[in-house]
Amino acid sequence: MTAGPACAVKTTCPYCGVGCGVLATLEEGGAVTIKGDPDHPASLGRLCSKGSALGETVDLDGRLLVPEIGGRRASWDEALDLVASRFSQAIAEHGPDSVAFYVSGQILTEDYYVANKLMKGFIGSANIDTNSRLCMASSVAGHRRAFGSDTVPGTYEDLELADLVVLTGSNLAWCHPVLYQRIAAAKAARPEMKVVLIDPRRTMTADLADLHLAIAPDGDVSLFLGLLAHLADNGFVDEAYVKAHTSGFDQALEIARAQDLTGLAAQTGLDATQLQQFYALWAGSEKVVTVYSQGVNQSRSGTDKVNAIINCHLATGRIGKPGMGPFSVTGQPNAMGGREVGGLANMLAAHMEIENPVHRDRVQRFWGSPVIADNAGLKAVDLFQAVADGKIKALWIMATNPVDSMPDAGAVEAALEACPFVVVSDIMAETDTIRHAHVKLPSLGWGEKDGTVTNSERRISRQRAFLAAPGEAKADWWQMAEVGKRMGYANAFDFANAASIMREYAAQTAFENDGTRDLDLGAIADIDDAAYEALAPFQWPRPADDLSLTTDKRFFANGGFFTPDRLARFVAVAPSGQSATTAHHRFTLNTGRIRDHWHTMTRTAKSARLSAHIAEPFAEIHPGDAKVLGIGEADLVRVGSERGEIVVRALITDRQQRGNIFVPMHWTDQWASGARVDRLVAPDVDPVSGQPALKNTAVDLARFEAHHYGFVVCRNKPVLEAAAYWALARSVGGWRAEFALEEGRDAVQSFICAALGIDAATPLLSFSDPTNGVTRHAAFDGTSLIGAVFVSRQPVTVSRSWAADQLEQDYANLSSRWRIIAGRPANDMPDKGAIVCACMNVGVNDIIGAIRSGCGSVDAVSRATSAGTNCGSCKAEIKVILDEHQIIAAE
Ligand SMILES: Nc1nc2c(c(=O)[nH]1)N[C@H]1C(S)=C(S)[C@@H](COP(=O)(O)OP(=O)(O)OC[C@H]3O[C@@H](n4cnc5c(=O)[nH]c(N)nc54)[C@H](O)[C@@H]3O)O[C@H]1N2
Ligand SMILES: Nc1nc2c(c(=O)[nH]1)N[C@H]1C(S)=C(S)[C@@H](COP(=O)(O)OP(=O)(O)OC[C@H]3O[C@@H](n4cnc5c(=O)[nH]c(N)nc54)[C@H](O)[C@@H]3O)O[C@H]1N2
Ligand code: SF4
Ligand SMILES: [Mo]
Repeated sequence: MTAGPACAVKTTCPYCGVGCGVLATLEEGGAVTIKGDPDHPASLGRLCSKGSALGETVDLDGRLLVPEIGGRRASWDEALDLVASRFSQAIAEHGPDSVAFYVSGQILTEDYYVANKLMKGFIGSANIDTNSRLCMASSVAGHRRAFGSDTVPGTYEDLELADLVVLTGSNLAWCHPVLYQRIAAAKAARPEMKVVLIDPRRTMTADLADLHLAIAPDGDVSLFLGLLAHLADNGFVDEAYVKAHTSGFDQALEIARAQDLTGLAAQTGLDATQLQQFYALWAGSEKVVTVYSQGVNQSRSGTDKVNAIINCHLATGRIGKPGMGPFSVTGQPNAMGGREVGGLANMLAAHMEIENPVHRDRVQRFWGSPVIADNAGLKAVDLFQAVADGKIKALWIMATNPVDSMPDAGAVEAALEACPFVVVSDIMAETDTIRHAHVKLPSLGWGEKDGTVTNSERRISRQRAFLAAPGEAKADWWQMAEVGKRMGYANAFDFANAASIMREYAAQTAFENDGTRDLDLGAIADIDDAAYEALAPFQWPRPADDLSLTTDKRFFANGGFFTPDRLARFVAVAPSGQSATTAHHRFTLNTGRIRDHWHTMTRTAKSARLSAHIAEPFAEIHPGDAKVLGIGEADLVRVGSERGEIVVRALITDRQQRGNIFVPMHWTDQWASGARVDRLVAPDVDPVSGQPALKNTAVDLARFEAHHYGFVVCRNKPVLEAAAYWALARSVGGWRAEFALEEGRDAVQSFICAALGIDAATPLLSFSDPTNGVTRHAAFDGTSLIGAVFVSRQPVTVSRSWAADQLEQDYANLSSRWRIIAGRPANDMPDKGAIVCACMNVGVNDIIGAIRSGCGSVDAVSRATSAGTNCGSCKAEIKVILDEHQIIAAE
């Protein structure tokens, strides 16, 4: 596509499972403009900071653009022939279970459909698993145990209609920002609406909460068992619903009642008043939605947590009605689509079950396939163990980065290294995973690929291409289909386009369905290419006879579950021991996300704006623990488990509880010297779902003894490998990095040029103060800065946001250059401090200034500084700064 008259294309954000509508315009000159789509029902025109910055992440810098075999360029034919023959050979010699696919909730439904069809129907193994195992598996298992199907009963509108929204194990403000904003707007309009947050940390989401329960790690099962007993003891059970539509209530209640108050307090870490407050609020609010995410799913007791929550909703009949229900919010843009087509190793296709012979027969007849997998395949952790054990001879990884995101990531890396044949399909040329691939296949990325995704509320939306395919990159479905053809299944994989895959998949969902399965897309089974192109977002189910496009669909208000007797099941879950800590590893490591980065940062790290909010890996530590361990503000710390050690910055905060630390999952070996947190995490899984317990690992913590600390801003990518610690980020006009050195002064000198990306002959403007080990150097080129480096024996105090802005400043005036060396702005140039609002580039000092000059509300601060006026993702932080400065002023 060439840049013609600018015309907005309606598409969907490729990040989180909210699934916001995006209007993307390719401008003349090649820039991409991004706006929220006011017509999209999930987002109604809103976008968060990541969605708003999409235009900054679609450049071709670092992209994988041609297929490679063994590090050399290859043609597609050669690469696909090789993949097909190596897979066929392994199957011939060692059977179908000697090969595997590991795919992702970030591929489109059409891609996923083809991958699942190839593995389960034609190769005849169920060894296809996905990063959704790390993400949604406990929710899927909990839904299936209770409902007989993986059904999300409610809709986003329920979050606005509820009188009480409970958020457990969910940092909605940062991870599903547009849903958070929808709840915030509803609460502003109806202040009587209540929000409860259940999270060991006081996250930014607490800003919206009337009550924050700082639960002990994995205390959730006990908490919700206590709630079930409270509901029963106080007459809140909907006897009619329980009798007509459920089974197993008495056993579930018996086990819930067996837990005494002392046990409850010990397991949850909450006192009787807090528990009473929460239980009374939940019991007394007919319209209650319980939202849950990774604090629930990623746990040794993840599936039990899900069922403990669902039990309370079933007991009160608060499900599937406006403003009520359990609500699992999905992480990835197409976590739901993958579950629908059967992308998990223990599912079949179109919500049919692998262990059910009738379903297997039906799927095989529909596909006309030579075989059908008849046993669940290997789940992610077991799959990589099988790779390590040499049982998997050929592995294809698509759109996921397991060397960073799997638990025991060091072992995963070693397994890939040992695997005879690894194929990786990615959009980027350099990732921690693709470096172990024998064959690298370049995929189309967001804006280039075409297909559909399903969001958390079962809404299917189109992702549409508005950019030309770069280099030789090809769609993920095409790659899978071509290999299928080359393995001998030409007819079954002869898809002309994404629309033809959707037609086949929709027909499969309707095939011999007759209302027996929740998932039915019969209405679009005959959709033509033009109608597929124009397809507007809609929610499933949508059977062939259902033409209503707009009604919100909910499940189970009147029962009709998908179990054989159509009754929901109460699951009699028991509290389980939770602490993983030991005498040597006394801290609980919790992991998760930050506001402006996405997972392994292959896309968000391209944006200087998104990198400005938090530019370095960190560990949140309680001030009490920091004091005992002699860890000071901005020190570096070592976090170690039985499996390895990482070094990150200390962030001392009373938002953390004692004995716990939190480290983000995002930093990879591409962006930091040693911050891959999953190297520390044990591969322990939930016994029902196989989902790893990524939020509760025993670790120890100690101060990292650095001889020198440093900070650098520079035009060229700095060379930092010699530093004991480094963390790199993009900044406007170049790069910024933190580093620390363990050696003495000589090492500092020899390090400077590499860090600045210059040769030794380049003249430097320098300052040094030997008494405290401070040295600062700057190099200029004509009228602009090439780079500046600040080194000190103590953590460097220079203003990062100010320094990072200097690469774009004019330095024609020689005397102004000393300002760089002084490490601070001139008096007439305010230092805005750490960036809070990434969209409008507003720092904490700007916000404090506005508060001091009388702004007494978030809105007033926004008006004065423009912070929060674009996407609004930083409003929770503005509120926190406002509260901390406690200056009450009339607006
Ligand atoms: N900015 C951003 N947004 C994202 C993503 C991203 O990478 N960046 N990724 C997307 C994806 S794939 C996902 S899965 C979602 C995840 O979205 P969330 O689940 O909201 O995010 P996390 O930070 O993984 O974890 C949520 C919270 O669980 C808490 N927690 C830890 N242990 C427990 C516990 O035992 N009980 C309770 N109740 N809480 C606990 C943690 O302290 C953390 O604050 O985010 C999606 N959105
Ligand atoms: N400790 C800890 N670990 C975790 C978690 C946690 O909370 N704590 N969360 C877990 C969860 S919930 C998740 S979802 C995972 C996420 O972890 P990953 O899936 O490993 O992370 P991503 O960075 O999203 O990886 C996506 C990869 O696909 C590439 N890509 C992007 N678009 C395309 C495309 O269109 N096609 C192809 N072929 N490739 C593409 C990207 O460049 C990138 O390499 O991490 C899990 N790991
Ligand atoms: S909330 Fe943000 S990341 Fe999630 S879909 Fe919307 S714009 Fe994308
Ligand atoms: Mo996820």
